[in-house]
Amino acid sequence: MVTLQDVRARSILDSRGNPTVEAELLTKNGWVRASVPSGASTGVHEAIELRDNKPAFLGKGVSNAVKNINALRKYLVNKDWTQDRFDRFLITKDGTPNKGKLGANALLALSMACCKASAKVKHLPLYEHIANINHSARISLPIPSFNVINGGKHAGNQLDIQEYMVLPTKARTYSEALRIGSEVYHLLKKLLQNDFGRSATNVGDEGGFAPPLTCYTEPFDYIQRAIEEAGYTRKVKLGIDAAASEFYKKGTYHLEGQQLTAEQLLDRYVEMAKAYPLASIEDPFEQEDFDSFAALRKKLPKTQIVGDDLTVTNVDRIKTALHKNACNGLLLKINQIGTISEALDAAQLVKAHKWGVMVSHRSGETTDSFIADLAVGIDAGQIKSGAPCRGERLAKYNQLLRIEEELGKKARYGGALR
Ligand code: 2PG
Ligand code: MG
Repeated sequence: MVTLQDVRARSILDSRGNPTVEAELLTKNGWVRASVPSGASTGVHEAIELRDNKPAFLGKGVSNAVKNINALRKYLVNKDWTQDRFDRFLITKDGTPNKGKLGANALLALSMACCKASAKVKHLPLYEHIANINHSARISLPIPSFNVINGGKHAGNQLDIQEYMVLPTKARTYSEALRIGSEVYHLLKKLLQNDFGRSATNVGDEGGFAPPLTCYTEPFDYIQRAIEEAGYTRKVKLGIDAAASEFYKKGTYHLEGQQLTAEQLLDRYVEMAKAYPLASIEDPFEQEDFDSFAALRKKLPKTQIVGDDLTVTNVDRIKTALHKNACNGLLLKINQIGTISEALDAAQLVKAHKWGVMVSHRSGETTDSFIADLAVGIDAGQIKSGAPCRGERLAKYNQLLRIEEELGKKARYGGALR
């Protein structure tokens, strides 16, 4: 239980230079602060991020979301809140199915701040408080998915697949995983610069390189070479986020200038999984096509098939995916649903069905490291926070180092993919 003494909010800029919401809550132990991220390749079923659509900030202002928080102040102060009651109150006040009235960005900033406020008054680390409210049986340090090559909407190159990721599944500890990610990243940089010059290692929104590659398998070859050179072949697997809704147009998938049916695209994934140590495939098909996800699950039973735009951290969409056996992994993005309680519900539901859980950042981020503590507290087992580069990405990866240090011998590393 936490008693709030004051509430305030403001608009700040995210890592892409767009406005986003920051909220602050005052407790008897002082202020806490939380800020929300923002996606670029957003799913159509995500909760609504309220934007002003006025000339300021080219339509992307969030002054209405900030006003909505300030208007809630009178209901929130001088009351005792649990996370569950706080979030239910916000959901009721909004009253829409997609949080379109007050804005999921307004609600999430408050919900995250409430979680931090409760941890603060209890003098608990945030991950431990989250573990308590989630009734977690255990906590763990997640396997990081380092997005080292960016394409799709996050980069100015020709690659259709959005993210090529390095997963140190067989590292012994989280800190070793971070070291592996960093070394592979820098060796990859050298390889790309040797072949394409320095401009090839300009980075995309998530800190990965955006080289002028066109063939969707080429990034795997470069990453594999970097992993080999670093000497980590046996410790590392690969992952992708196809973000296929972004290259799905009028019924076909536009890959490398070709138009593919879902069946043809499925064959490409199967070939990829044969040729490379591909452990995880996110959003292989567009966001309505549960059946093609399910077909891929059958073809690649050992690969993690992750729902992101498909499932949008929404229990109803996840239930459909469960029913159709469309996934065995959930991308958990707190701003897709808008409150911490609902995100915890989503994680609990899929864990009960033995899915993997990958807690995720957004391509537009702030330096708030909330999701690092979240991943530990719910024993997610996996996190993706971009490349091991750029402050807003490292805010999460470095927070995990601190948690590992604090846990000492109790620090357990890894989840489903180990
Ligand atoms: C994704 C995310 C994060 P965005 O598709 O998984 O990597 O991108 O935040 O742009 O939706
Ligand atoms: Mg995704």
